[in-house]
Amino acid sequence: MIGKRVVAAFNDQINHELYSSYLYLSMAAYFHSVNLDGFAGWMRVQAKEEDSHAMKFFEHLRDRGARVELDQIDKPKAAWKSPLDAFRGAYEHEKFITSKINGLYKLAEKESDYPAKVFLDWFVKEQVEEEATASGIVNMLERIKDSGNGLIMLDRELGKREFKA
Ligand code: OFO
Repeated sequence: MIGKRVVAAFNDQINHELYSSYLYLSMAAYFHSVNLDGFAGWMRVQAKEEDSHAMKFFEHLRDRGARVELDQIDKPKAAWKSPLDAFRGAYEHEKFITSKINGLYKLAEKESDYPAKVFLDWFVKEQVEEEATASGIVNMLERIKDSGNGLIMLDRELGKREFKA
């Protein structure tokens, strides 16, 4: 039996994941507006991944007979000063999501909700990857600085990313 507090916290997490998707889609739109279509493609894949994260929580609640209740999604930021500024934003956002996942894990432990803990294990690992990827791109962009060539090369590289369900 899933407790009320876990249900409410998982419903909140659906909102955080959908907001993440919306934020990265907004970053994709920004990258298209500055003709960095590879960066935009990377962000579009990221937006789809976040959507699939929201659906994992949705399915978990459904599988356990709990009610999914969707809330309003906040308006994301629409403009950034540079690609570096956008990726720094993405990295900060992932750290925030990690804190949310850790909070859910603590709650599941407190409530002795073992199915929730096992479910959250995937997200704990995923956040290590998410932070490492975002911080890796921040590092590359810091090294590239104002080099147009460097940016074009990275744009090409990031544009190769594909969505894997
Ligand atoms: Fe970017 O992470 Fe979802 O959970």
